Amino acid sequence: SSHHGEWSYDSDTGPMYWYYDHPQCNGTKQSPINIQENQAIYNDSLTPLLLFNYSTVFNNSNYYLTNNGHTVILGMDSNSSISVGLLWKGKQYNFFGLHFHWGENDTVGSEHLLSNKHFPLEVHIVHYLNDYGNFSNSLNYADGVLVWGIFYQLDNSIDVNNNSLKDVFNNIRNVINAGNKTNILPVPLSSFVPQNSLDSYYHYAGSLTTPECSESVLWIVNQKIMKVSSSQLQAFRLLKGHLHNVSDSVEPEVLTENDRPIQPLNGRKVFTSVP
Ligand code: B30
Ligand code: ZN
Repeated sequence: SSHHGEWSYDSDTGPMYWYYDHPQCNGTKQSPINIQENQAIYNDSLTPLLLFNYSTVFNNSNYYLTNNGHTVILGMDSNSSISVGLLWKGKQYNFFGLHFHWGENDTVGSEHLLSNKHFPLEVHIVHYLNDYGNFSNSLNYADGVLVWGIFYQLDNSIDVNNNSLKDVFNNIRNVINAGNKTNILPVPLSSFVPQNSLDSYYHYAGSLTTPECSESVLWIVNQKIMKVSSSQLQAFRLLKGHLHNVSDSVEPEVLTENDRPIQPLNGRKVFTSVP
């Protein structure tokens, strides 16, 4: 939005420089991080996620994809009073939006790393604490936002014709330019998450991975991994980002990657729900 300075994933507006305009990006609790699996501490307070309406298809709501110049967001305008989200540690987090992070080739793309390993795609399901009323107010609190991160690994054997995500991935090509928006078929949020994922995750306290980099995010990083084909991945790399100056002319930048590099832990602990 207009209060942001230009920022991007390369050159002089890339992640190294975000803190010039967005000082929180230089904070001590930044995301993403490398999750070292053998250093994660078991914590029995990490009870299973309780989802509400993740499996519901709201046939009367508007589901859409939009390219905001930094990622593709899946959103829904729910005209019902029924909310979608999850309960965690007794607190209600409402669904805000879902988006994707990818890389220039299949060996990179995820923002978090698992024991130094990259995945080609990471989906972020963004929620805010119901008590704080809305997403932007939640950014003022250390426990205001909960992002559930899901890694996707390459698997060209997945049956893309019999996959509830087919329509979502097919519609990526309809939001090539920043600002584009297209409606999609209603899809339950559960389609983005592997089966039996509710009780096995990592958790740590961090930030938004893009400016303003607010340190208001409780991260849940899923241990089970989803699948994506190489042609589905390829569609993301054709997207265009914001306009930028290329030697005198102004051109849309190709969004070949949108993965912030890993950030220092600075003594933070990473917890696991699995003993
Ligand atoms: S992520 O999951 O950490 N990648 C946002 C949500 C999730 C992630 C990153 C960013 C997000 O919604 N950012 C926008 C926050 N804005 C709202 C706005 O419309 O424009 C608030 C802000 O300042 O921080 Cu400007
Ligand atoms: Zn994200």
